[in-house]
Amino acid sequence: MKIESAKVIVTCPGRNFVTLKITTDQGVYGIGDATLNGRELSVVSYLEDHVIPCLIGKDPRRIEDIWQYLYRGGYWRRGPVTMSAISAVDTALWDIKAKMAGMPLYDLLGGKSREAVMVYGHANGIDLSETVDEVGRYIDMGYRAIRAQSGVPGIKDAYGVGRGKMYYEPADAALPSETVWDTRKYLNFVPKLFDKLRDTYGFDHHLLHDAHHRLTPIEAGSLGHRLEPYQLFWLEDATPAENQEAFKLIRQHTTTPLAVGEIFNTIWDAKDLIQNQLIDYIRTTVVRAGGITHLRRIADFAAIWQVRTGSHGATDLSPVTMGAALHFDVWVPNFGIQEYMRHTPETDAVFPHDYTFDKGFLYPGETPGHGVDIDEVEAAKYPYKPAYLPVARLEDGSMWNW
Ligand code: KDG
Ligand code: MG
Repeated sequence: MKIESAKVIVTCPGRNFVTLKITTDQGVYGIGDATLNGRELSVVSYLEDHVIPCLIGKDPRRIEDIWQYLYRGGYWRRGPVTMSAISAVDTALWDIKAKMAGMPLYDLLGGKSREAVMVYGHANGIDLSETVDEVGRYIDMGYRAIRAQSGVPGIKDAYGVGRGKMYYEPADAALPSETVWDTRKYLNFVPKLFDKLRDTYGFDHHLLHDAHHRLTPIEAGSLGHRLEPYQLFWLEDATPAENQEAFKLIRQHTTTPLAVGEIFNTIWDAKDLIQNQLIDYIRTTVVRAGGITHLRRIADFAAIWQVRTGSHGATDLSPVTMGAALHFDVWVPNFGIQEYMRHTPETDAVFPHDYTFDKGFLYPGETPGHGVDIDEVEAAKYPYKPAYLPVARLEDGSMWNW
């Protein structure tokens, strides 16, 4: 059996997605997500110019060998462009293998460890009262876990405040828009938000919050401590994690559970955080951290240290990643939670899929493979449009972490 062809499909049904489709000489095909928000075309080139020529003629059943070939064989290891490309190949090959076996992907991984995947949705508002109402709306929709992000008095474009009601979509302009950040105003506000949320809705639902890399370790420790009465499910990306040791300081000051890892590419980004038990949830995803093959390795390592999974699932991860993630989630023994930001109807039409939402849980379907396809005729209706993530500056003009 051989890989006969592979092609990259770029489409923009409201936002950009990059998809790899690998076809075998027996007519079976698989697809993988390669979307890297704001840097999409770099992965297109990496795949078209440097990966696809090496794939043609290879045996698609040898997933591990192909993974090692692309990772070790590339010499230049790791990084988001390389690893998003490897992820797309890996996801497409697992899709092919599961289709050939006539099994949903989770069966190939070892079968279901649970019946359903608990997801968290995004409640966003321009101010405290709108955010409180939004959380109520998510409770009414059946969610058991809700992330709350709010506009902060005095900060015009706080992270997480959406343009519309459907979801928070961060890539907002053809060149990066500039936002102004003020940590003091944010730190004064966030405990008030969670105080109001618990006061209004009680303690039956899981609440989450994303600090989006904005704080220093000592600020993060202080915020975590002040949020303890509100029993968050997690505080996410409290401080940038290039320096994994920085989390020691946060841990010394708070028992609020910590989550990190949506921008991580390999186990090496998370190794110290996990083995020193500095985090509670690892947020690596199928598309960013080397596909099913590598994500499984990270999860198994994390299990030793009682760290659970909480994969990234924003709208810039295509339904292909969401479908593959759900098969992974329903299998992985140390599952924690899955992020779920709903896609638009246009996106869902480009990527027909069989996963379903019910009462706060997502369910992968039973179709052989990962259960997500691409409609190339629909995809062709939406040509690529440049779109960047915003950048953040402090009030004095210094660059900050967006
Ligand atoms: O592309 C960047 C987004 O995926 C990210 O900003 C969303 O932080 C995010 C989250 O937790 O979903
Ligand atoms: Mg995040």
